[in-house]
Amino acid sequence: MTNLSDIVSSAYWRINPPDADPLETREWLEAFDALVAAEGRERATFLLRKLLEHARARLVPMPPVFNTPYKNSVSLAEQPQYPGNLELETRLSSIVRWNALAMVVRANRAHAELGGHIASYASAADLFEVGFNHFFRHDDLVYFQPHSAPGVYSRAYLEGRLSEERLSNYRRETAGNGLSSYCHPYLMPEFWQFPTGSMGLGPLNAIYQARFLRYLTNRSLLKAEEANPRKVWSFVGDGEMDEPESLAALSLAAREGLDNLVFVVNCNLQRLDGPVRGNGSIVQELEGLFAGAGWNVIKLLWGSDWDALFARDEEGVLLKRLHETVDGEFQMYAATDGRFNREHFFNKYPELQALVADMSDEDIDRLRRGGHDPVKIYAAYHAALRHKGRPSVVLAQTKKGYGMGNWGQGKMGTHQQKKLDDAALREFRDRFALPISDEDVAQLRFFNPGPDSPEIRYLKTRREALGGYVPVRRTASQALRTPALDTLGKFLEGTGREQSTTMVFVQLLAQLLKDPELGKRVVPIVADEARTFGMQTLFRQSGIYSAVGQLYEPEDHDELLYYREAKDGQILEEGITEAGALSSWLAAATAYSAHGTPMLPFYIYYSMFGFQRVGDLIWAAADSRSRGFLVGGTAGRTTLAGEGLQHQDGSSHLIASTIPNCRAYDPCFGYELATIVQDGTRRMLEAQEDVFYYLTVANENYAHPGIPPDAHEGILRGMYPLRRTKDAKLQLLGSGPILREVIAAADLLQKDWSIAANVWSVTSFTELRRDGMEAERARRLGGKSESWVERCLKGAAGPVVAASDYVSAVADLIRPYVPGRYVALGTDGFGRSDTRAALRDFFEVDAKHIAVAALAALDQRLAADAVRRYGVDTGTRAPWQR
Ligand SMILES: Cc1ncc(C[n+]2csc(CCOP(=O)(O)OP(=O)(O)O)c2C)c(N)n1
Ligand SMILES: [Mg+2]
Repeated sequence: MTNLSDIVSSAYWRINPPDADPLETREWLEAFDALVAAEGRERATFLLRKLLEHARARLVPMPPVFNTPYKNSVSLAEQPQYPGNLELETRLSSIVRWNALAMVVRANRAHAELGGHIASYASAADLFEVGFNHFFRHDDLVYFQPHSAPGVYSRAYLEGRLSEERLSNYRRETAGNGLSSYCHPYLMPEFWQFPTGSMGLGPLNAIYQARFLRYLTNRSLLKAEEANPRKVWSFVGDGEMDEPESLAALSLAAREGLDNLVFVVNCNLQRLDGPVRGNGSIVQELEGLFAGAGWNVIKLLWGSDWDALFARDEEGVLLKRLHETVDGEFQMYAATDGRFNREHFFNKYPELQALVADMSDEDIDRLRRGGHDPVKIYAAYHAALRHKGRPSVVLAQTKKGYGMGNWGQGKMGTHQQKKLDDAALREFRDRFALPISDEDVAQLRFFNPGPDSPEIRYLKTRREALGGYVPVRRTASQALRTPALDTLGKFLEGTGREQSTTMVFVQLLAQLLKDPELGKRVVPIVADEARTFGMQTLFRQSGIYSAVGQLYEPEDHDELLYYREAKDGQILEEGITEAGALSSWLAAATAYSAHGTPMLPFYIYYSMFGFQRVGDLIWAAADSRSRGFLVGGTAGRTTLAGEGLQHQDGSSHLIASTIPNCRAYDPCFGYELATIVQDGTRRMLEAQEDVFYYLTVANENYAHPGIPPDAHEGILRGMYPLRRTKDAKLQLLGSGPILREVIAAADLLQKDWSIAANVWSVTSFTELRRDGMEAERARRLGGKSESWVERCLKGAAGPVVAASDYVSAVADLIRPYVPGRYVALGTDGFGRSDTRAALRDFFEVDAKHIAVAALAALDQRLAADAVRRYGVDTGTRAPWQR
């Protein structure tokens, strides 16, 4: 039977087969060394390439080239001098570690339900501290690992930016003086810049952030910084790298040559439940992935005290031993002491046993992994920043729960460890040589050496040298003047020409792009659907952004509206990645904060592939206080017609309603759309409100009337009257394209039943709902208030029937505020392909079904007549059961 270590060793030897003729090998290597010495590295690389080509031609199989040995990429010879005061920095990092730990343990002693994490920051502390002391410039954009937030708070406390009171209120936010669990710009708008709590989104967003920084520079909206460009840093967990989003844009980052981007993957080899790759090596796997995608990979695996061991390991036995050790074993070595490590790791081979013969068990215990040695960390970051032309990733090996001793380091359950007894806390204090009394340890008192201590003076000097603190979030930027509504006159006048709201939207966008002040700030974004929405007209006008311009003559170059790519192109054509396009939108929608440069992004996409597909990214955008427009195209379950089940959207408005700062509208007519876009632009860019807009536009062509007098307020608040007569017997409400079915139903009622109905256009059930909730709450608390729905329908005769192209729950949102009988119709069930007419019949939202519903609400007997008259099939099951 083969055991695990045989499998692993054989895998190792497949990559590194035994040397059949060491003498010959040495001769080749010496010749190569001589070449490098005489003619330089570039020439050596050239010859290697030639050799590989030659081997390929001779049909000699290639060795795997994306993996390097399990040791540091930066050799001792290349290592720069450490520029800081290591003694002070060590003391500082120990203090930060203590306060972070005390904060979490204290919160949980008082209220066990609060939760929190210690082990993640314990592994990341040195990676962060070297960044804070030497690398993170004030204007850099740093995405922090969310579960390490306690460490960032703890540092801000020493910096004097967070009070002791706030630290004491960790995870107690409702009173307004607490600290968020993770990085939440919404809840701590002056502190956190990027929400990373939902893992995988941080690394993805960071890539598009770095790309958007380039976009702004290439379009001359930001100054180019040749000498010392701003950097985007993304700290990611090794377990987090399993999220598809973490990997989704690696190739984009390399393709765009984003050398303003540095990933640091904290390879503590563990995630929440257990090892990330117990039976393999996460570092080697990630190295292959990143290198294959075209990144510069820097392995930061071993601390300085390993240098001597590697130097003495002439036969490569140490390296062999490291390669045959799977991560599950490395975790075990992290959780055990020097003696165990000697017995099980080093004593396996006599050569290794000899290598550490002069080291005590304590010495072995103190051997540090690379991510815990500031000198090695500095060398890795330094190499990353100097690398030109490609993004860099630092794969930093650490121990999860570093310094947490028997109750944490390398332990299987360490991720959730947050309750430590006094003995464990004293052990921690001793381990990090903290000058804290037993009494203070028992009380979990925060430790601050005071503003005049060498530690705090050093820390402040370092931050001053780097331009200021990190993280800091800017909440406002310059206010921009937005075009007045009358400049959109042609959209308000109406047109007899039949067109879709999508077409109206594209015309509106084209006009905004030409606006003298705003035009350059508009960012049209598509995920390979510009033609779907008839936006190819913008290709020529605005150009498609490409960092390298256009290196080919486009196939359609002789056409007027050819596919034009340009370095200063304005459109972000992302290709088929809704997650990527949404990340670009997020970067643009927060540029007012990240860069002090307000932008106006419009991301238009198949509405089904928005809230449903990338809903969590939209949630993160909301947390980020985004300002911009999301435009769900070809929207509505029956309006999209032929595309069928996975394309027809009947739910996005329901999901949109759950996001507090999202203003969602489902307009039917061009003037509604123009009114909403104009006011939205004003609110976001001029009044600087932290809201964003979701608009659905559809592809059904029809004529658009002019704006009725006095409709402006109602359009924005969510409903307004379209038709009103004194003798109306009931009220019909419709939204989006289904409004036209509602109008047709009113005509049927008049023609066939002599019943007059008022017709209301509902632009936003979700805004009406919010307004209703507010009024209801005010009344509940003793005030006086009337909702917009109540105000509109006060004194209106008869029952109210509403219909939309979304599930009936959307229209149902306003039920509590509708006086009298209310019937909500919608498109519940699975979408399917057919004509619009057939689909609206199927989902029972066409004119005749709306008329039947209205009659049934008035008088059931009338409805029975109508069912017969209109040939409604009563035998089939409901659409949501089919
Ligand atoms: C999308 C998502 N899924 C799950 C979680 C819950 N979660 C938080 S931390 C964690 C483990 C993190 O492991 P790793 O990325 O290796 O980071 P480490 O704490 O080890 O540094 C999990 C599963 C989350 N925050 N986000
Ligand atoms: Mg991990």
